[in-house]
Amino acid sequence: MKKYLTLLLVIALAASMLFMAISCREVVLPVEEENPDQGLANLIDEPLDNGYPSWSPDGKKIAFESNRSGNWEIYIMNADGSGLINLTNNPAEDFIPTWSPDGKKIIFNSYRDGNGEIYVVNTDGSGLTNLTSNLADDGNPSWSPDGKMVAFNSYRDNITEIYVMNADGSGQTNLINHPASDDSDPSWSPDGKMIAFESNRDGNWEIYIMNADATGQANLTNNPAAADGTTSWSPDGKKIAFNSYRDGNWEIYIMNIDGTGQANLTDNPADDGFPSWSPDSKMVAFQSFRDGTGEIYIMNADGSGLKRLTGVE
Ligand SMILES: [Ca+2]
Ligand SMILES: [Ca+2]
Ligand SMILES: [Ca+2]
Ligand SMILES: [Ca+2]
Repeated sequence: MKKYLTLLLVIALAASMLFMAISCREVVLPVEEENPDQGLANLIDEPLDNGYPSWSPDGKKIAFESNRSGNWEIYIMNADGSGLINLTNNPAEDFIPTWSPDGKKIIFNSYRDGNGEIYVVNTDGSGLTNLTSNLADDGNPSWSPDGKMVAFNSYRDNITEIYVMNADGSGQTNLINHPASDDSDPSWSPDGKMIAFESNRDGNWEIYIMNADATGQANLTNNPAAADGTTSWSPDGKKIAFNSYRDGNWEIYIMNIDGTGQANLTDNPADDGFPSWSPDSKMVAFQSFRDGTGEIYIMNADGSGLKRLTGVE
């Protein structure tokens, strides 16, 4: 009987942890089965999950999110999977890390203040700063290539909109002002002139592109049958990697910046997501559940040369 009760307790605990983990993600955007920002969230009850890799500008390190300690933290490892460091060490949820263009800082999402905020921290753990300090959920930060600005999405207008701010958190401005739809997950082009993002303005999630002043907004994926999202611009400026559900599970696709040449890089029945380019644009780091738990993998930009980095230590 005691064993049975213990099992029940474990199940109840796991269920509440799953609920907390999912609600943590779901407040960023409304709940949808195929919401690109949550595409993999239905699987985050996995006992050990590593996701959202971000390659350092010198190519030597990869930052990522992991719940291996029992809550979400930002970790840094060498690009071969060795030398793991927990950067955040906070009982609240910390996730979605992105390396600054100068390699000195990591920007990330945190719920340590009770709502989604964008924090920045030096890669040695010092200088932790809340940039958004807003009671609504703020998330998905992306640095401008000169490191002077950060694009992000915020729910402060009761719908998800793309904002920009100076890198010190000042000058927060609603960039798109498109209250009829959710617009999120901005990714700055390497020349700083354009921003890719995801939007459900046409009734399903698509990748859009626009000038950095929000003019010239255009749908790149044009795939009404399934969700597309989670943009990552290649450092050479030529390609955009993204997630797509068009094959019935999450895959990593690549396309030219005019939307042509859309190709499936992962082609695996498990969920694959959150692509991040190596600085030489030759490789892509990503998350996959193909081995059961969420793990970080790298592959060549044509899908070949797959290598698993986490969960092998
Ligand atoms: Ca944490
Ligand atoms: Ca906030
Ligand atoms: Ca679509
Ligand atoms: Ca897949």
